[in-house]
Amino acid sequence: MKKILLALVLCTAFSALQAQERLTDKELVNVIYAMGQMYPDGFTLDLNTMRQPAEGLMVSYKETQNSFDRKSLPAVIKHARAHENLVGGWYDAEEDKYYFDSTRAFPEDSLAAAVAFARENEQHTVYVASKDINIWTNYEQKDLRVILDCDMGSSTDDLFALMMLYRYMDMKRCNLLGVIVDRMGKANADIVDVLNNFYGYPDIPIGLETQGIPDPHVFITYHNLPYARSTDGEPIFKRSVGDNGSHMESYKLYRKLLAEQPDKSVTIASIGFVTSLSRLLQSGPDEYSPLSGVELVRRKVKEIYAMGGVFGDAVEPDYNFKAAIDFSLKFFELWPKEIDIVFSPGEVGDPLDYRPETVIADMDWTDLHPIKWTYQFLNCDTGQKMWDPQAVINAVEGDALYKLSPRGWVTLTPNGETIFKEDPKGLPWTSIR
Ligand SMILES: [Ca+2]
Repeated sequence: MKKILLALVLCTAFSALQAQERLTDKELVNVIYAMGQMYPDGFTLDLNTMRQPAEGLMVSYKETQNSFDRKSLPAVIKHARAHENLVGGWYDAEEDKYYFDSTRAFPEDSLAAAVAFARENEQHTVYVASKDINIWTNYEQKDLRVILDCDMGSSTDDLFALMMLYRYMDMKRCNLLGVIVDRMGKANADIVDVLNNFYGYPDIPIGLETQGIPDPHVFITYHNLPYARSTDGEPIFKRSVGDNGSHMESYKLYRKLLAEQPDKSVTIASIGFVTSLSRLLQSGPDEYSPLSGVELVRRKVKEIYAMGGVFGDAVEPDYNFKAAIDFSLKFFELWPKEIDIVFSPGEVGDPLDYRPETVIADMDWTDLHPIKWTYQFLNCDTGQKMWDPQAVINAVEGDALYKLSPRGWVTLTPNGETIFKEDPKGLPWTSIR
């Protein structure tokens, strides 16, 4: 009986809409209450169109947060009419209570604004309409200072790792000090420039390796992404550094950024070759710091999370370390032993197969997106897995999210194999919980 009544109420609402009539507030109360019953997991209703918006980041206003029943709905509607004409609701089965709110919508690429508004309005969630998911907002915000060191321009997991860092920045869970591109070629640094601009952080400095490995294998050739043009010849993506501009030498940027930070405050997430890290460690005093590279790292770096290593039963070379073996051996030799390296070996990311068709579907909320562009125009089905984001997530979220191995020492062989030996005084490596 209830279902039929509900259908009737909604039916009346939609025929009123088709006749261009505005529902009375009393009719609206019936509709919204009925929707609360029909969509107990949550709904958002646009009072202008009488439809649920297909996209948007939805946050409730604090003023209407104690609206639990039919009687409270007129005040919610009044507030919504005066603001964005959006009403949201859900049913809390445990408490047997409805929650109705006047809601504000943000564009789906405005997570920072949505999260800030949610926290101001004491809301614990942001609802993502296109994905039908909630993002928690009552986490601890912190000043975690991160430098990302990536080999942008080959596998696409570097793109996702960087994207995650912007999102963590939006949520004020970290501060991305700079991005090091350890793979040579200006185009690879220009890709980071595109992403910086796309995600609203055009001033994050970029360092580019100029004396790394000459011609490493490229799995997916998305280096043309920064220069993509529309049919009328206009650049598609915004950049801060133009075609004739240049990026800072990467080990120099490392030295500059580290020198500017408080002692023991910097977390490095290394998801590519250790070319630039190795050159940093071999560097001497300069205009940024009187310290040697090793001393600068010892003074300023708190820890490093590194995507790399193969620690299973089979002894086989690690791709990142082997591809730049001379740099890698130097890195292992010079890295200060008292600063933790948390390895995120291939085994951790191996099960994370983010299929190209799923990536494109997940980005259906926008036509123009650098990662979507890459997946639309290039073959990204190369067997790559989401290895790199693991090291970044571990760096920002902390070790509690993962299961760490006992501490030990890792030795790198000239063939690129990583040999782990347990020792309570050594370094940990990550395995997934
Ligand atoms: Ca990488």
